[in-house]
Amino acid sequence: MSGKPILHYFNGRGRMESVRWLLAAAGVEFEERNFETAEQRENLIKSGKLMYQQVPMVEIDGMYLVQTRAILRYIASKYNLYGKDLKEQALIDMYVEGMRDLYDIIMLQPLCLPQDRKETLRVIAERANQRFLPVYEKALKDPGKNYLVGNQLSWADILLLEFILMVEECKPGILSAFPKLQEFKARISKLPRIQKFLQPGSQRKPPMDDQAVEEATKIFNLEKGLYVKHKGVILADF
Ligand code: P9H
Repeated sequence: MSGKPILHYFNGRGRMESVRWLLAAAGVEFEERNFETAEQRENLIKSGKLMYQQVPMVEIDGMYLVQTRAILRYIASKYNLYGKDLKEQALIDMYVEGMRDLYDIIMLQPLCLPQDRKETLRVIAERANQRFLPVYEKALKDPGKNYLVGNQLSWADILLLEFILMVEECKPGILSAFPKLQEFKARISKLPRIQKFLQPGSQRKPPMDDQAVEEATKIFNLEKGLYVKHKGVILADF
């Protein structure tokens, strides 16, 4: 198992998109093996390479890595995107885990019932505005502060750009109240590897449309609206 990392998932964002962003930002070329049928997923499960019979799975350095956060941490550590010491690492984790709380709702939003979509978008925008974006705006307020943590790029910065673009898809213009985040978005988007990943034709996936939802529903045998909800908003899936 030498050579490029191999990403096993379906041809959509879902839980693999952040992995694609991190590898692209680290300048690591990767191969994708995407299921098109439930049978293909069953075959990979039967191969015994999936610790929990779930994907995302990344074949890298002789391992079959699963669990999205474990995959992201391994790549961030390997490519020196995890701060210079334990304190920076802890700060990076706090920023990343905060983002994931809202990210998971945005990621699942296309899978919710049509009648819940509008309310879910409203809550996503509200939480982004009130709880999450102010944290990152504050972290970047000091003049010359180019990165969330320390003075070097970390995976918190890469995931923040992904997060900002996803929140803007849910609520265009939401960044108007966050000048530092607007600068950050422009600055990080110009980094050569990220600029290349943002180009059409890259391995970055588009937002899930109904056709992608249909495909995921078929591949993962998902039941529409099978989610724990609070006030009409998806909290988690199982
Ligand atoms: N903790 C598909 C499209 C959009 C968003 C999510 C799922 C969880 C991790 C089969 N994997 C719906 O649930 C499909 C996980 C991994 C783990 C899976 C099963 C998901 C989706 C596919 N489900 O962070 O990696 O839930 O393999 O038997 O559970 S992703």
